[in-house]
Amino acid sequence: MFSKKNSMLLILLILMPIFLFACGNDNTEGIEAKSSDDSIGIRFAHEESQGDVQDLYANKFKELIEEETEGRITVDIYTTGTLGGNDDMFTQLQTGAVDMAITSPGFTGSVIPQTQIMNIPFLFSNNPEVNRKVLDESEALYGTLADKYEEKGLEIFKFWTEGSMYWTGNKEITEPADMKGLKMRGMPTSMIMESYKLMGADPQATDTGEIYTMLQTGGIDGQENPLFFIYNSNFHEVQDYLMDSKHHIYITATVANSEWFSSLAEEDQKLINEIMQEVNDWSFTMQQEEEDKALTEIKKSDLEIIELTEDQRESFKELVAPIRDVYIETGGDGAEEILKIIEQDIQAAEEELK
Ligand code: 6CS
Repeated sequence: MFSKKNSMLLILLILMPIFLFACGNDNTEGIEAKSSDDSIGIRFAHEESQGDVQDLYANKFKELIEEETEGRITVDIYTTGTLGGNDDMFTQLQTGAVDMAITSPGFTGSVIPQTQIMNIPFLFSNNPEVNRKVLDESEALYGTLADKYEEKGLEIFKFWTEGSMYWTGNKEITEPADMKGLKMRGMPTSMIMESYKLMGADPQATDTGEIYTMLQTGGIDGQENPLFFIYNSNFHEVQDYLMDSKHHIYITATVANSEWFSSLAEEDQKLINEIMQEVNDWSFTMQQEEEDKALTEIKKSDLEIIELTEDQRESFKELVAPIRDVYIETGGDGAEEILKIIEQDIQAAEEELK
């Protein structure tokens, strides 16, 4: 049928586009490698609304990188809901429809079970400086846990905190008996649901956008969140009590699609990492200021503020202690190691900063 010459021509025609594609894509699969002169538009998504802590963080990054590169690199920010739900945002980050995002372990736990470490109550310190140091430096986070993100196609920049978690309720919650059967809303991940079961509550994984209405209509009795989020979401309008429970801190992570990130010129990768560190350092103070502002405003509302005593906190801590083993069993490979190292790092930082 085909002459030898025609067959060779056919093979060449089939192989040519593959060869050209491979040359043009250097070390990445589907994204063209960029040079440090190229203009870059970063699509940056997060899980909160305009003016919330994640939004301030994303805007600071935008401001600094656009200024530093005189507009060669620009950032478009997508707030929650603009790209669908939080699960959709995570999928878009993995598929490369979004380049960078702030994504919390409260939403990523089912895809990267090891991140559930961030959802263990009473694990972190009451000293914000200790938490800052551990979140900024721990080898458990930037070694083993970062590898787990990498396996899912994600590059981790920083883990950081949005502040202490508080409970709100339609009744006081100061001792375990108060928590019994209470419909407590937490972010939709197994470690949080299990923790509230251990505390005796009836945990609810209500969508973020429905918390206000559910609190108003009695579909849920209480919820946990940092102060800025409680105030900005107007939960003080539909709850009677605010418990300074300090049972946890809200932790989140700034990440990028790995393929996109490695397609950037090395200088740009370095620049993004440096600016991200600067934003992260700034976020620690910004987050505390947002917490103080929210507290000042909440004090003007009808919400009654109750500070739990050390003994009261201890009684919840004892109840929820078995969650450590749940994490080791369900947190996937490396979970036990991550937990061990992070506990050691917290202890070491407590010693150093006391
Ligand atoms: O509770 C939640 O669902 C939300 N809380 C915070 C502080 N950020 C994002 C998340 O959607």
